Amino acid sequence: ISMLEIDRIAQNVVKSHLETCQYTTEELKTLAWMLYTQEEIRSLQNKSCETMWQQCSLQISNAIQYVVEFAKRIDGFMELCQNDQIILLKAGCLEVLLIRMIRAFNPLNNTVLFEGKYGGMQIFKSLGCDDLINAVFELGRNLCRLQLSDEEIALFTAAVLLAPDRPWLTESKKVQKLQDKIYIALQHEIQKKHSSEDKLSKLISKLPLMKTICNLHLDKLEFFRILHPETVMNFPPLYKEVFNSELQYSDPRES
Ligand code: 4D8
Repeated sequence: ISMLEIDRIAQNVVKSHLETCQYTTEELKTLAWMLYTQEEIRSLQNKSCETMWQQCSLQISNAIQYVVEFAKRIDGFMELCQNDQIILLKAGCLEVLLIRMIRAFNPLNNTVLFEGKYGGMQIFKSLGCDDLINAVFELGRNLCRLQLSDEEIALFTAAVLLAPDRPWLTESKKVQKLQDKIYIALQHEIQKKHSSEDKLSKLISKLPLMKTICNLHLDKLEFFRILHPETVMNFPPLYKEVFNSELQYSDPRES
């Protein structure tokens, strides 16, 4: 495998990320000043659990559409069989969102961008998922400490998406080959920036916390579905498709 090929892969993945990441770095810099007021925070906190879940599922579903577009633009992804494309997207898209979150996360005041303004974890209080939200913000703080560039975010999210160990993959060898090249490109990118030698291992060490968060989210959804089945029925179709507990072969790329 040549350095030329690794460079070509890096360029394709970074371009795909920049085209599908929702906000430019400049936009996020301007938005960083937009904080929820005390009053707005109180009104978010006073929303019913159902309303807040609905709002979050809408935001997540909107963000997932961009992740689907990101995946489609990665060289090699569309050459995988349709079955595997769906498995990879369903299994990896929340992890990708959690990594993408650091672009919209301000570690100085522990706030995240939500519906156009920055707010702390208290804005999610009415979800009734304090443990989940705590873990998400902890991950945000941890990942921000690594000061990832957009190039590193692009390659890391691509590697997370192209994980060959997802259950039920039919061509995991093909996925493995793609992921290997992306990790080489990521390691190369990290060296270019003269950043700490073990940045890649630090990144990889965050994967278990990300998996925990994904499982916690699924548990919360299942519990919420028991309490409010009619609310879940009205969640955005893409959100339902991606996080449906039954393994049914619907296609998130079509929603
Ligand atoms: O670019 O789309 O504007 C998180 C949601 C990010 C969940 C979104 C969220 C993002 C997960 C709202 C609730 C990550 C950006 C904004 C909305 C990803 C948590 C925070 C996107 C990056 C930051 C900024 C709660 C956007 C995990 C999930 C819990 C439930 C009970 C549904």
